[in-house]
Amino acid sequence: MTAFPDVAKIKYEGPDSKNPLAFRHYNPDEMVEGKSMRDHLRFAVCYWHTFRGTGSDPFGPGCAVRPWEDGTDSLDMALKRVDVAFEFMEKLGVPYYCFHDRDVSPEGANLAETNKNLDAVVKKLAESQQRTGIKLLWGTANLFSNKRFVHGASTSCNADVFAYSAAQVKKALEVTKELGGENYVFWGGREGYMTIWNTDMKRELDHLARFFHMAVDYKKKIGFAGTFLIEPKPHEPTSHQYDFDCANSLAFLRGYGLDKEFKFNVETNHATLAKHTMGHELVYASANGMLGSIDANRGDPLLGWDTDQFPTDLYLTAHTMLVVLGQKGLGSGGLNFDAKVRRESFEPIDLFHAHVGSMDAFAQGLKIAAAIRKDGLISDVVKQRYSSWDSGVGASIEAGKESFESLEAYMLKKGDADKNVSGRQELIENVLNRYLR
Ligand code: XUL
Ligand code: CO
Repeated sequence: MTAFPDVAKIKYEGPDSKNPLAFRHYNPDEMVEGKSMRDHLRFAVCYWHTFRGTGSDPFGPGCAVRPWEDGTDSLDMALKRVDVAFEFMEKLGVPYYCFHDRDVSPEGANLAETNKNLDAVVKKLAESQQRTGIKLLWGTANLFSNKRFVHGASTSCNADVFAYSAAQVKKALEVTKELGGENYVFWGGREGYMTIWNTDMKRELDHLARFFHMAVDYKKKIGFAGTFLIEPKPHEPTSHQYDFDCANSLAFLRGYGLDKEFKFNVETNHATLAKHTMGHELVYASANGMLGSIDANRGDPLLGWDTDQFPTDLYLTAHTMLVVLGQKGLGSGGLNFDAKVRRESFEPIDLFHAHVGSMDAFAQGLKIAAAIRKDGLISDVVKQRYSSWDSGVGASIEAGKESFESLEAYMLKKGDADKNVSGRQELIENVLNRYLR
């Protein structure tokens, strides 16, 4: 059985190709800065949007045409769906995928049955990985869909829900390890609150930290070598999510002695929901040694919610890859398309158009970023802008040799600060356009 009979393996045909089911820029073996595109980009398909997305929204049920689905959430269907997923990923030529436990296998009547279902699907996932060479970028647990998580998981007011969540994450960690997962992600789900009037925030934050400490202890106990990643998001589903953005999450991790155990999985549409650009979040995380992986997508500037669209904007992909190149790669992380096709794009072929276009946009972004780095025009402007720090009083301040008193003496003698120089924003923006050919 084939789910995508009309699609052959997607090939690289070069920038002049007009074939919509070919790559114009993603050429996996092409070397950029001494590394293959495949290894720079480390693309992953996400199981939840691509294989479980139905196109439902708050105004209507799913309308996606998925001929392989039998309309049930049975274990049998879950097993058949694994074949569809691996056919799709093999044809696309992605090296990785990501999943939540509940994307791949259905919940049973109780925890034991749920775990048994998961084991059955994991067995098939392991065989499929073995057969195709496709690997698991990260696993995670869905601690937000089931009604037991109505008040959150580790921040729930119900201690039993904390216990259930611990058991569920324990299992998810075990299967992620079993499948050779290179990271494990914690996205907050419903860890946050809807009204401050019914919320004991201090207690909830303490519980969240205790949960993370337990996860770290168990990771070490079972010898899971992957990276733990926190995925910040400011709002949705709760009005105030605790892992608000990278700065807030780093402060939380430091406050509870957890910062050495985690990095961040930074998501574009989460950055913009926090009124940041993706560039801000990436640079903030990277500057603090915390950029671990990327959930690649984009929002809609006219809509205030998490639209999770496929990214095609070259300014976005080029800047993202500039940050990634700047820190010499994402390590065990990768670029996961946490993105869904629009409800209006309901045919199976739209899944291919979406991924092919975004993979190409990142491959082109990678080439643009490498070109920007190569001729150094933009970095020269930045370097020049900060040149007052390279010698004289600037270098002395950076070296920790100055104080308020010494700087007062310096400025009393000098009378006033040296003149400022222009920021050259328009020049930089014009230079940038030269690369986006
Ligand atoms: C939700 C979101 C999640 C995480 C994994 O906004 O991005 O799908 O990536 O739980
Ligand atoms: Co995400």
